Amino acid sequence: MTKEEKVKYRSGFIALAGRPNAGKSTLMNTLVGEDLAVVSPMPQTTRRNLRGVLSGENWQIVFLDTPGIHKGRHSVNDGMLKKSRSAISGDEGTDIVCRIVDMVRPAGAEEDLVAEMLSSVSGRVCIVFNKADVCDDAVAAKEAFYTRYPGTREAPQITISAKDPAAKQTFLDLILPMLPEGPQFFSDDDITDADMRFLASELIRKHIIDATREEVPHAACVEILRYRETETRHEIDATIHVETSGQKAIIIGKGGTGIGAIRTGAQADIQKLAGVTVRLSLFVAVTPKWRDNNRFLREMGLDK
Ligand SMILES: Nc1nc2c(ncn2[C@@H]2O[C@H](COP(=O)(O)OP(=O)(O)OP(=O)(O)O)[C@@H](O)[C@H]2O)c(=O)[nH]1
Ligand SMILES: [Mg+2]
Repeated sequence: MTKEEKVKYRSGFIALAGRPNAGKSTLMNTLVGEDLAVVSPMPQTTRRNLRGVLSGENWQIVFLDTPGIHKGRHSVNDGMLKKSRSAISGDEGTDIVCRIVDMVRPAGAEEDLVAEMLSSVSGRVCIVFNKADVCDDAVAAKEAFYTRYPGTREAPQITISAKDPAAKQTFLDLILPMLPEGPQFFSDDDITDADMRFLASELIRKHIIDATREEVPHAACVEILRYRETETRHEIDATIHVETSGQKAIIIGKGGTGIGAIRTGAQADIQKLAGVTVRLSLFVAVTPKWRDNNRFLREMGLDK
C-alpha cells in the first residue's frame, strides 16, 4: 500500500448527554459490550463522568457517559450538573455531543435545560431518539420534539432502543462518518480508563440501588477505604455513607440480610470484572447531610 492509499486513523471523544433516565449509560454499555456503567430505573443514577472505549480497524471512539442534566436540591446535584456541562462544553476534549432523548416521556423543564446547555456547543451535535421499543408513536414523539426545539429536525440523528445490541451498528453508521482524523488514545482491547477502585465503588452502589427504594439510593455514597491488589486476589474495604440512622437500618436490613446481599452481589460482580478472587468488606456509616458537605463531596470527586 502506498502512502497515499493508506487509510487514515480516525478517533474522537463523544459525550453522551441528556436528561436523567434517558438511557445514556445503557447505550454506552451496549456500545462497549460490557456492563461498565451503572444502569437503573432510578433517575440520577450516574454521578460522575465515565469513559468507555470502542475500537475498530482504523478508528477508536472514546465515549463519555455523563450524569443526567437536572437541577436538584443538593450540592451533589450541582456537582453532577458541572460534570455534564464540562463534558458538553469540550473541556474534556469532546468532539461530538450525542443528545440522548427519551421518546417515552414528553419534554419538560429538564429537556429545556439540556437544550439550553447544548445551544452553546460550537461543535457537532447529533440526536439519539431512544426507547423505540416502548414508544407507541415514535413519529409523533419526534414531531413534538422538533416543534419544541427548532433546528433539531436537521441534525444528524437515529432512532434506537439502547437496550438492543443492534443499536450498536445503527449508532456506528451515524457516528463513524463524523469521526475526525486522530490518534489512537487507548489499546485496542481497552474498554475504559477508569480504575478498579472507581469501578468497584460503582458496582457496590449498583447493588445498593437495586436493593433499596425512594430516597435511600440517592442518599448513599460509597467510599473505598482500602484496595489491596495481588496477582491472584483483590481485598477491598468500603464504607457506605448514608445520611440518617433510618437509612442505615434499611441498608443493613433485618439481621444483616440487606447488607449481606449487597456485599455478596457486589463481590461477585467485582470478581467478574477483575478476573481474580475478590474479598469485599462493607461498613455502613451515618454521615449527615453529606450531599451538601462540600469537603466530603470533594473527597468523593463529586464537588461542583
Ligand atoms: N425499554 C427500554 N428501556 C431502556 C432503554 N434504554 C434505557 N432503558 C431503561 O431506562 C432506565 C434508565 O437507563 P440508564 O441507562 O440508567 O439512563 P441514564 O440516562 O444513564 O440515567 P442517569 O444516569 O440517571 O442520567 C433503565 O431502567 C434502563 O433499563 C431502551 O431503549 N428501552
Ligand atoms: Mg447513567
